Amino acid sequence: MAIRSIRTIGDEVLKMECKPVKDMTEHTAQLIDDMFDTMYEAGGVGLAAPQIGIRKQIVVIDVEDGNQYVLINPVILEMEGSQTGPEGCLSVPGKSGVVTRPERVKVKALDRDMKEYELVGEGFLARAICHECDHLHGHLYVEIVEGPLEDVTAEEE
Ligand code: GNR
Ligand code: NI
Repeated sequence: MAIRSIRTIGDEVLKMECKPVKDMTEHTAQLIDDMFDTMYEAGGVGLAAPQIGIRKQIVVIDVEDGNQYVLINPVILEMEGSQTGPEGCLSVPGKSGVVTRPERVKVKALDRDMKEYELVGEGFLARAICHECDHLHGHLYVEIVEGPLEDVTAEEE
């Protein structure tokens, strides 16, 4: 178990396009484990590799629906509906803002065994998938926030 340090807004790596993963190695498997450890330690519901300084298309998500999603090279195939609500990011500490996202997304990705699968997310899971996929292409929610970025207190973070 290893906690990696989380890069914050202003760090150039958060603006970069990430590279597709070609094959699973011990190194990449360790990276995925560390991403979960780092996400849980920080109290997040998702984490993208660039947030710990790694320019690879890897995302982990745990929105407490009983699953630990690993999305490697994710591609959003379908988007449907819309939802508007608050969003935060571990790379924008202490802030929150309102963002409109699709209500439902269908994504294809590789799992940690490099097996392709499809995942349909609705509601908060759809929001998390979109937020994490944006990270892989160098985007932060602050670019699409509606209205002000608000301060959140430490207890809420
Ligand atoms: O922990 C997180 N919470 C969150 C809340 C609303 C929408 C998206 C997120 S993802 C965020 C963790 C993070 O920064 N992932 O990249
Ligand atoms: Ni984020």
